[in-house]
Amino acid sequence: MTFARTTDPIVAVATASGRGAVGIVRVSGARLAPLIEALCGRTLKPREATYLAFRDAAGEPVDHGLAIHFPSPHSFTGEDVLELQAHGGTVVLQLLLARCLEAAAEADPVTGRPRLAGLRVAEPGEFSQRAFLNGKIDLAQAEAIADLIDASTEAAARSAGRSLSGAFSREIHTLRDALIHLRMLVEATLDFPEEEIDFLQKADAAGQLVKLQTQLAAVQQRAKQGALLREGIKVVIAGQPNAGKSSLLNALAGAELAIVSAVPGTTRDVVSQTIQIHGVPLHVADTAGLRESSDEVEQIGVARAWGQIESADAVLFLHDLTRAGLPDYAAADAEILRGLRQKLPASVPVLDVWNKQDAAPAANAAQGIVLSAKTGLGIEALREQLLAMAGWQAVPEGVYLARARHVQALGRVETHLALAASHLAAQAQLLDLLAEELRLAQNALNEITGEFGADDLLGVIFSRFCIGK
Ligand SMILES: Nc1nc2c(ncn2[C@@H]2O[C@H](COP(=O)(O)OP(=O)(O)OP(=O)(O)O)[C@@H](O)[C@H]2O)c(=O)[nH]1
Ligand SMILES: [Mg+2]
Repeated sequence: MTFARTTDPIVAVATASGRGAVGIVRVSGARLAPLIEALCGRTLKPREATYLAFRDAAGEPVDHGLAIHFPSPHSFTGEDVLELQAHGGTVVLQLLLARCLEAAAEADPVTGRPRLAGLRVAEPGEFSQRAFLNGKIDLAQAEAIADLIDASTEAAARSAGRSLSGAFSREIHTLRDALIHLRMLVEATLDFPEEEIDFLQKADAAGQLVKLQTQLAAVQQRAKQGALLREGIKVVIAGQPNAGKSSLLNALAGAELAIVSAVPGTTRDVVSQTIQIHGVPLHVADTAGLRESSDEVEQIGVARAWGQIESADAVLFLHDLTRAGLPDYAAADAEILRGLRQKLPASVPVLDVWNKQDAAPAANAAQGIVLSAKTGLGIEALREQLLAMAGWQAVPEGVYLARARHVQALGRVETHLALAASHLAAQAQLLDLLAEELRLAQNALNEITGEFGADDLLGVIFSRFCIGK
């Protein structure tokens, strides 16, 4: 979305392309009455569905359907909105869209000017952008619309719905209000240093700050879970040839996706599949077995495997229980582990997984998970472990579908609040630094909902301060 504020009237087919029982053409702009008159041949009662013919320039019906007029400001965009619900065929809807553009350009019989000057086809997301610019929804809600439409799991859809209805924004507002209150106290103390009463102590500023940090931590946790639901993590299966990596991918996905064979060095290309575990998307990649090879194609496969490993959020290091005791087996694994440690940041977990339990039931794994890709034993435990590695914790109140950008902004709020706390605990001369950290914390919060205007904050502070006095 671009944030240039344009007020041209816009029109678009609002429903998915393809065949459907119903399709919707939506127009948003100021003063749609002349256009409605031309298209519908009558005026429409606000927010009432009227069955009628949509007319072409000669007054002939293009299609019949429902027309609804949502006059400003009680519409999705906050502008006048006209919705035409026609039959859902690509051609019908394109005809109707073209008719809207044509009718907008026609001269109005009363004024002699175009009925709706400047009507154009909307850019992607432009209806939501207007809703945001006109204050109908905030930025987090606008993003939730896109996330709801894109949601690939029920859990993701449900949490996007929660964000869209403003649950996430309300929590951000609660934090913001508490922050404003604290800033008010600090600014008051700064402005009136000669005051006898120490506002900060009397109002328990330190206690308020601690409470704010606790509230923030709760919001952060729910937002992190939401970002996880939306974005998932990338899990790479790595290990020596023939360990059963492709078999494990197939077992996790429940489908024969990757070629399995007894020939070491079978997999060359990376085979990826997204699996859902309790609604969390995990993007799992099966890779070529890691070894020195003189085969040119296999070398490329191994290079690709390392490329995948470098971008992993978690690695499953697969071992073969049936070969664990063979000479050189441990050495080859140790060599791979050195490579993993070298390529991966310390924050990326590497989980040891021992495969082929069915063929070596007596063998003991030193550590990690023991399973059989063949029989399915241990796969469920692995799935649970993967979820834990992803950082998933079910939150009883439900999560909001947040984005990485929200999580990052909340992280900045946390940093500024921590600095504020250290200034508050220190000597009085650090008060302006304290005030500055609180201001920065609020800016970071405002980024989430898209509300800027730190300057009006002074107005808020001042008015509250006066009333409070
Ligand atoms: N008994 C038993 N055999 C298994 C198991 N998992 C895989 N295998 C066998 O091990 C052999 C190798 O399996 P793959 O899944 O192709 O192994 P890979 O690690 O992908 O091998 P490369 O692609 O060559 O690196 C095949 O013959 C599989 O049938 C298991 O759990 N138990
Ligand atoms: Mg393979």
